[in-house]
Amino acid sequence: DNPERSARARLALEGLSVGDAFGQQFFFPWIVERADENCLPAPRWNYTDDTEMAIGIIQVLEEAGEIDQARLAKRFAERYLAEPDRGYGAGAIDLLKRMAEGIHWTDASRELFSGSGSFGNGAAMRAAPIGAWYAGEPDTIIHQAALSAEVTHSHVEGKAGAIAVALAASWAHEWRQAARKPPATELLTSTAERLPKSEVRRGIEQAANIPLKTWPFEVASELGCGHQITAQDTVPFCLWLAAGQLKNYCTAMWTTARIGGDIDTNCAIVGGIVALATGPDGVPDQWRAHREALRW
Ligand code: R7I
Ligand code: MG
Ligand code: MG
Repeated sequence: DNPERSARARLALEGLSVGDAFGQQFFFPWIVERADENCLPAPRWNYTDDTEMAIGIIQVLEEAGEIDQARLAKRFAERYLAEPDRGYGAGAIDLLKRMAEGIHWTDASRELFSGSGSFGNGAAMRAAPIGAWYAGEPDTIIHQAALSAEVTHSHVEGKAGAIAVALAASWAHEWRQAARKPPATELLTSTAERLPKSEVRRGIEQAANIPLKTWPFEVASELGCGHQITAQDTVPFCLWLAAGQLKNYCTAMWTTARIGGDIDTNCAIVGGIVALATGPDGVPDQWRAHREALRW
């Protein structure tokens, strides 16, 4: 059944990459202030590292049928070398350069940030396709998402962020399939209860107690919205936003962009999840056409 897995993962990638590229158009705060739903940013929307690494993940899943960490490290390193200017995080650049020089990924990843490993949001930003690939298999998702994170983000928070986004993506796919829809807050509660003890988990538990109709700016100031570009500061808010916007991809993207913070990544995370909830028709052709073509 790999063709079906692959189609789901590529739908997640479409939502993720269009979101990443759309979000990146609001890189400067004065553009965010002027964000207007009647005025789509002019093409072409270039995608960033979030999409680069998500493509690497899908390549490995399609080649190996699972997250083979050595292959993933190789893909990440070669994709970085081919296009180093996609806006990678500082730790990630350091790591990918070292991996490209032949240092084993296990050492390079663990040695980041004086030996703590990274808790950047970079493992979470690329994780939706994993949840889509293994949709409905939470134990496998937890395992495979952790493997995918470890290659670059060996800190427990970095891994928890990836697991959370992958679980939320799977939940969104199942929500779409369900004849009787479970309440949207279940995205948060069912994800949190499966996570390792972490700040990410605590943040999602906190998010589950915030009504989905709350003004998003208020929620962002409570949970963080990625200004630190860490998993803890990014994932709880993105999952809360996704839960509240399962039916409309465009509204989800505009709402996410207007908040500010790590906009490309927030839109990538929310977009990957919401596309699985709406199905392929949720991501408009015009938005897809505005995003630059994906380089595989
Ligand atoms: O996580 P990562 O790949 O960055 C992803 C972000 C996204 O917004 C992308 O769109 C791109 O813009 O970058 O890169 P890392 O450098 O591993 O982590 C991101 C940042 O988190 C780091 O540069 C640090 O500021 C912070 N950080 C840490 N700080 C202290 N101690 C991550 N881990 C640590 C840590 O252990
Ligand atoms: Mg980016
Ligand atoms: Mg970013």
